[in-house]
Amino acid sequence: MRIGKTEKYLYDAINKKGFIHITLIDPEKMDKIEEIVEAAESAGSSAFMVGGSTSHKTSDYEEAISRIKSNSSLPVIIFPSNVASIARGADAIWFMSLLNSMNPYYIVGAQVLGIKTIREFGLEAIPMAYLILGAGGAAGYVGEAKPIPFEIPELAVGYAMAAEALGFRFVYLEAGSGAKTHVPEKLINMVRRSISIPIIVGGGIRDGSVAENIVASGADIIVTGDVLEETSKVKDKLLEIIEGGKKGVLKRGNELSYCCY
Ligand code: 1GP
Repeated sequence: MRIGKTEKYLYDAINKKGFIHITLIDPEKMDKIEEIVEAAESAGSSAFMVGGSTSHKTSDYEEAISRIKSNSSLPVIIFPSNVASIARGADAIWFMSLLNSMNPYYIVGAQVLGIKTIREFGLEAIPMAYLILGAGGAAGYVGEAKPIPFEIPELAVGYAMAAEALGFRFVYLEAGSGAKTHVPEKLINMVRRSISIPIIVGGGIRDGSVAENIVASGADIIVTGDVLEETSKVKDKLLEIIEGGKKGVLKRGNELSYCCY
């Protein structure tokens, strides 16, 4: 198996810290980008993701990547909403499949159209299964998902187990950006006990105690975007969320170790 530099960095960081935080930048919302990037770097965020469900201008992605790169040495991973998200200058791209989309375009179609450009741009493709849950938000709408109800965690477990068996190396449990309700702890924990690849959780994480509970339930990576746009104290908010995650690790221990490179 060929594991690239960014993916190896993610495994090493998770193994060392027990969990990592990734800062999400939406290319449609770049007003505070320098402030967010500086705060993320100094508060201990481990990487950046660039993407947004309604962001479909390649030039916006390129601008966001370049502004992050000018202010930080952390890896930048594209979080694509479609083929227009494939942009030069990032370290990697989540090569993701929206497994619970009802449209095969979002499961494998866009990936077929995009892979040659990804290779040409030298982007590291990291295979990730993307699952949309709860209200689903813009990602659910744009991706034509049939969101997994929070009340039926067995469905999420089934998808996650299938994703691991199909060879995906990360599973993302997505409640949708700005979601009123984040992915429930019980569901995360059921998925955690069913698979042994890293679990990413995002959507509606707004404070330290939520981050703590989500990490304690078994998340390896937590992603926040919306709250950093909203708050006037970006660094304080990031410190709070990352401290929360650290407490979550203490509650659950650091049982899994990711490998294979
Ligand atoms: C969205 O999971 C991410 O795709 C992050 O969600 O913007 O609500 O933090 P928020």
